Amino acid sequence: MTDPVAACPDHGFFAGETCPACDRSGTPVFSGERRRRLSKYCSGALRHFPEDAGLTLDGAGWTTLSALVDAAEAQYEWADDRAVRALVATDPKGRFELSADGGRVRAAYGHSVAVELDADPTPVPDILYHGTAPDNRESIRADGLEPMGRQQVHLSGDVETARSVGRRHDPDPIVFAVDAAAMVADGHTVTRRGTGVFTTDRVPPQYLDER
Ligand code: HQG
Repeated sequence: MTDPVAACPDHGFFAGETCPACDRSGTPVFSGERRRRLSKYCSGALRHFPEDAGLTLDGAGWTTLSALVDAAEAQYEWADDRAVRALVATDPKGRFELSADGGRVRAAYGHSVAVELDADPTPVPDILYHGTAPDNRESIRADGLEPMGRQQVHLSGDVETARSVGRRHDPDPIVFAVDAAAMVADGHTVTRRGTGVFTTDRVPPQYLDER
C-alpha cells in the first residue's frame, strides 16, 4: 500500500493521512495509487526512457523540472506541476533529486541510460547488503555482482531492506553481505544515493559473503 500525499499549509507536502508536524489533514494532492503510477512513470522516464518521454538528460542525468512536468501531463490527465513537486518531495527512498535552484531534476539512482552522477563523498557503512533470487547464487559467487541492465550495482544498508529488494525477483530471496570497507580500502568507489541506496560499479566475488 502506498500512502496518499497531501499539502499542509504550514509544513508543505506530506505522505499519509495527517501532517507529521501538526497532525492536520491538509489538502489532498493524489491517492496512493496515483502516486505509485506517477512514481513509476517519472522514475522510468529519468532512468530508462528519457527520449520516449520527450526528455533530454545532460551527462549527469539532469533535466528541467518543467520538462518532467510536461511529460507527466502528457501521460496522465490528472498530473500537473504540483503533483510532480509533491512526488519528488515525498519520495520515501529519495528517488528524485532537485538541483539547488529547484529548476532541474534527476533520478538519484537506478539508471540504465548512460550517466555519470557526481560522487557524494559521505562515507558509507562498513557492511552493505544485496538481496537477490536464489537462482542467481552460483553466478554471483563466480562473477560477483554485475550491474546487469543498469549502470551500477545497487546495495542496501540493512538485511531487511536487502530482502525486500530481493523479493522483487523472488518470493524467498537470498542476501549477500558486501565488505564495503574492504572495497573502499582497495580503491573501489561506493556511494550513497537517495536516502538509503548505495551504488558501485561492480562487486568482485571476494567481497561477498552469503548471509
Ligand atoms: C542480479 C529498486 C546473476 C542482481 C531496488 C539483481 C534497488 C546477477 C539483478 C534498485 C549477477 C538485477 C536496483 C550475476 C547481479 N549473475 N545475477 N553475476 N549480478 N545479478 O533490478 O539491485 O524501487 O537491476 O542480484 O530497491 O534488484 O526502483 O537490481 O537481482 O534499489 O527505486 O541481477 O531498484 O529501487 O536487478 O534493484 P535490478 P536490484 P526502486
